[in-house]
Amino acid sequence: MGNSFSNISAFQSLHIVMLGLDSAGKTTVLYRLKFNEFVNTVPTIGFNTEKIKLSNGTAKGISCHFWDVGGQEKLRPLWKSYSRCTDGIIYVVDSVDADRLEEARTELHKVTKFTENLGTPLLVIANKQDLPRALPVAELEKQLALHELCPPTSYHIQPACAIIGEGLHEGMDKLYELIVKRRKSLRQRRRR
Ligand code: G3D
Ligand code: MG
Repeated sequence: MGNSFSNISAFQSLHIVMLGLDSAGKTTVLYRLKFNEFVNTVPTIGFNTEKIKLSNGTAKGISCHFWDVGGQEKLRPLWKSYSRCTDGIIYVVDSVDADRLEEARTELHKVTKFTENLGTPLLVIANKQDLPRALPVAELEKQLALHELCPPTSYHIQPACAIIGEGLHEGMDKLYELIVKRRKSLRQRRRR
């Protein structure tokens, strides 16, 4: 690839962890990216993992190893070990579930504060935007207090509908961009 994203070779695999409260749509996102079609899900007990070669946008051809970790309260202690030293974190939010936004915010801020995750690029997927009562991204960004995330976390919030796949490739492109930027700045810091 001869563009500005050429630092990550097509042979490398990015390690991405997908987190979020139960029923936010994580597993639907995973299988939508993998098979490019809707797959009916059952609640995840433990985790799902898939190697996926991205097929669209600027990140086309990049291989990603995704870990989709169950979001039920009893499974959340696992998040720490699954998110350790990943290239990127995807946090899926149900844009309609206003009652659990505070819980989603608390869990997200907890994850970005783990020492091993400091500075790991974050993609927040504002999922279920097809539903009539979905909150707009600006409101979700505010309620999740994304601007207060542990610096230097770089993030992007992406409106999406995992059922039809809308917004997912745009979101992955942004996450990929943030990962490349971070790698560049870490490399420059090491050279100094
Ligand atoms: P999880 O892995 O985060 O726990 P799932 O969530 O992927 O299992 O999805 C939970 C439910 O949300 C599923 O419905 C799924 O079809 C639905 N869902 C996922 N993404 C979207 C979306 O973008 N829009 C809408 N309307 N629904 C979505 P069920 O009925 O199986 O519980
Ligand atoms: Mg699941």
